[in-house]
This record gives sequence, structure tokens and C-alpha cells, in this order.
Amino acid sequence: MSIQYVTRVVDTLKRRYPGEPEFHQAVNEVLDSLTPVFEKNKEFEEAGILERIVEPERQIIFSIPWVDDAGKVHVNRGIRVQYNSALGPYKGGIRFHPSVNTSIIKFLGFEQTFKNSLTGLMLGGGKGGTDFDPKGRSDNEIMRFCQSFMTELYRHIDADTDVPAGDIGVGAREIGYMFGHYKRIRNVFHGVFTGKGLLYGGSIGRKEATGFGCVYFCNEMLKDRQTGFENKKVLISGSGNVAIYAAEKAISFGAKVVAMSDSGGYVYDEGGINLEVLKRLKELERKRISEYAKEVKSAKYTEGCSGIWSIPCDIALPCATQNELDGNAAQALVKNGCIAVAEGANMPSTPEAVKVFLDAKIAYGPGKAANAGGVSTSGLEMSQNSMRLSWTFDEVDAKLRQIMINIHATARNTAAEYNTPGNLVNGANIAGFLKVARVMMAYGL
Ligand code: NDP
Ligand code: 2IT
Repeated sequence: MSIQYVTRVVDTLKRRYPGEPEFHQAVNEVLDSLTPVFEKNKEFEEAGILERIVEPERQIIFSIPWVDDAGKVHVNRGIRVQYNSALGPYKGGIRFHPSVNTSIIKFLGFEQTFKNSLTGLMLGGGKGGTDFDPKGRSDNEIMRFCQSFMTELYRHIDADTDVPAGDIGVGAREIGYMFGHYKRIRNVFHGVFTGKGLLYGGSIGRKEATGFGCVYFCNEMLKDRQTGFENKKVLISGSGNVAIYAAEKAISFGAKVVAMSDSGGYVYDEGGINLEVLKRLKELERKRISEYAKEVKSAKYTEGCSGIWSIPCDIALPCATQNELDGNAAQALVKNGCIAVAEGANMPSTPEAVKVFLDAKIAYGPGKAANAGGVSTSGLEMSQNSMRLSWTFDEVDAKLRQIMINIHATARNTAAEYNTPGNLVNGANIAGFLKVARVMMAYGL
């Protein structure tokens, strides 16, 4: 029985990896969708596909010693999880955040495997990170840390083996230091990183891609409901890379972004957030979002980030971090008339919140589908690096938009095929899984 197969695999995994709640959560969420797949495809159980897909192919854990500006020595922990290489080189970002541990990196690597499958590109799944906290560190400290991180990681990555990118706390500055150090110690110049600066092989449009892609995906969900972004009130959590470019695209589609946040709190402005001010504060000056309300008098700052979901809106785009939107927040959104939620972040909604959205039958785009625009454009960066040529912004953006349209159609059609029309969680999980599973079957054991 397929339900027993799924339960047995989940139980074994929980016994083998106790104390990894985010990892268990991500696995449960995917496996919940897969029972009908195993009913239809008995060969997957016979080939042990599920046992093999939940276990990372390789996990690398290492120490990162570095010296701060005052001469004090610190040691952080680095992790790279090379999850699944059925579809191509391991591919996924690196996160710098004090909360990083094996549970978080494994949940992200697991999600990434199915997300990358959905893009239609040839990309395996991986993820990395460290518990280093970049907040308040000087450029020199960041550089020394990135160099020490790369002094170990370089052994495990390569343009055809494992290609990291950015994630929380890792943007163009950090990628520059890491790529520069890799190039120096390996004596090669190739596409081993994506999200690189435009002057040394980065793709135009990669910086914007996750946020833009999330809005393109949401727009497809809205189109299915005969509506769009025009005159809609939008809440966006976070004010980092994904949030900023989701806001930019939503505004260009005619929406009003009324609130954004960081881990300290949120700003609300009924007239709409002034993105130019926000970008300067966050991208250039690396300041807190509370500073925004000091500069823009029409905005109100509220301490604590979770309150953002109690603001009435039409569309919510969680773009900060995992489990930032719980069951109560989801109920408040639905009660206040929210019609669509598209996840720019990875697993931002708790299982209780997901259930509220699905029960209410509002449009709900899970992260592995809605935020796949970032890694898709990383795939386009890899193509350009291999060709040693680059495309224009319009060319990259058109490809990104088409990929997001395709992912939405795949998730929607798969959900209908498996008798849960409108349930994009099932659609994305099943479609993402099937491609990886079929390729693993083709390889044998
Ligand atoms: P950034 O570091 O640029 O921004 C992260 C934002 O989220 C900041 O505003 C940060 O606030 C906030 N945040 C981070 N941790 C927490 C927390 N524990 N509680 C509340 N707020 C928090 O990261 P990105 O924009 O790149 O990433 C955001 C999300 O999108 C992540 O889930 C990431 O995995 C996902 N993602 C990113 C992609 C990319 O291309 N960058 C691609 C696909 C998904 P503060 O500054 O106060 O910490
Ligand atoms: O979660 C994600 O998809 C990312 N952080 C981007 C991964 C990538 O390789 O571009």
C-alpha cells in the first residue's frame, strides 16, 4: 500500500535525523502529495525511489575560522548539502544567518531539488550556508569570512558539479568575494557561481529574477480568476533581494504595495511604499526598515514583523523566511479578503497556514513553484557562461516570464490530473517529483 510506503519512509527518516523539525516539515509536505503517485506507479516503490530521494547524496560540514577587525578569532560552521544530481549539477544558494543548521539547509536542499525540476532546466538540487551573522560586520570582515568559507568549499564545487548562488545574507558583495577567492585558488574562470556581478560573468536580470518571477507566477494565478494586479493592495514581508523586486514588479503591474518588513518590524503606508527610498536604505546603506518611517512621514512603523499579516490586503507575498506566516496569520488574511498568496520565500507558511489557504480555496502558490524564477535565471546565467556570451535584459526577462508561465501551467494541470483541481501544492510536488523519479529510474541504481 502506497500510504504505508510513505509512512514507513517518513518514520525512518525521523528516527535517523531527530531534532530536525524544518527538514521533517518539508519532507512531510511533499510526501503528503505523493500517495496517489505511488498508487499509479508501483515501480517507484520497487526501486526504492522515495528512500533514495529523501536522503541527500552528500553532506559536507566544515569549520570556518576567521579574524575580526579587532583581531579576535571566531569559528563558524559551514554546511553544503548536495541533495540530488539526477537532473544536473547540484544547484542552490548559500545562506548566511545565525539560525542556519543542518535541519534548515536540508529542508532548503530538499525543496530545491523539486523546484529545480519544475524549471524545466537541467539542474540538480543543493543548498549551503553558515551560522555566521553578517549584520554589523565591516566589508573587510565579510571578505575574510567569505575567503575562509571558500578555502574549504572550493574542493567540493565546480561549474559541472555544484554551482552555488545567493540566499539570505548573501548578495553580490559576498558572491564577489567567494568567486574571486575560488578563481584565485583553483586558477580557473568558469561559471561555478551564479548571481555574479555583471562585469565578471553575471546575468543581467538575475538580481530581479526571484521577485519578478514571483509576481509573474501570481499574475497567472490571478488570470485564472479573471483578474490581475491592477489597483490591488499588496503586503510583502521582508525587504531584501526577493521582496524589493517583487514590490517593483507588482507596482509596475499597477498594484499598491502598502507594507514591507524586516526581522525587527514593518512599515505601513496606505498611499504605497516609496521603493526608491526603501532601495537606498536597504541596498546601499544596509539600514533597518524603521529608518524608512523616519524619512517618509506618511509611513507608520510597528515593532515585531508578524503583525504585517493583520493588515487588510488583496494579495500577500511572503518574501522573508521559513515559517513566518502561521495559521492565525493565514486566517486573518482570508478574513480580510485576501484572494492570493504567492511565496517568494522558501516555506514561509506553516502547515496550518497552508491548510487555511487551501480550505478557503484562495489562490495559493507554494515557494517551490512561485519563487523558482531565481534559480531559473541562475540556469540562464550558466548557459550564458558556457557560451561565453550574454543576453540582453529583455531576452532574459522574456525567458524568465515564459518559465514562470510554464511552471504555473504544469502545477495547475498536474493538480487537475490527480483530482485536486486548483491545489498547486499537489500539482507542484507531483510534477517536480515525477521528473526526478523518472530520471532516477532511467539510471538504474
Ligand atoms: P535577503 O537577505 O536579501 O533578505 C531577507 C529579508 O528577510 C530581510 O528583510 C530580513 O530581515 C528578512 N528576514 C530574514 N530572516 C528573518 C527572520 N528570521 N524573521 C523575519 N525576517 C527575516 O534574502 P533574500 O531576499 O534573498 O531571501 C528571502 C527569502 O527568499 C528566503 O526564504 C530565501 O530562501 C528565498 N529565496 C531567495 C532567492 C534568491 O534568489 N535570493 C530565490 C528563491 C527563494 P533582516 O534584515 O532584519 O534580517
Ligand atoms: O532558494 C533559491 O532558489 C535560491 N536561493 C536561489 C538558488 C540559485 O541557485 O539561484
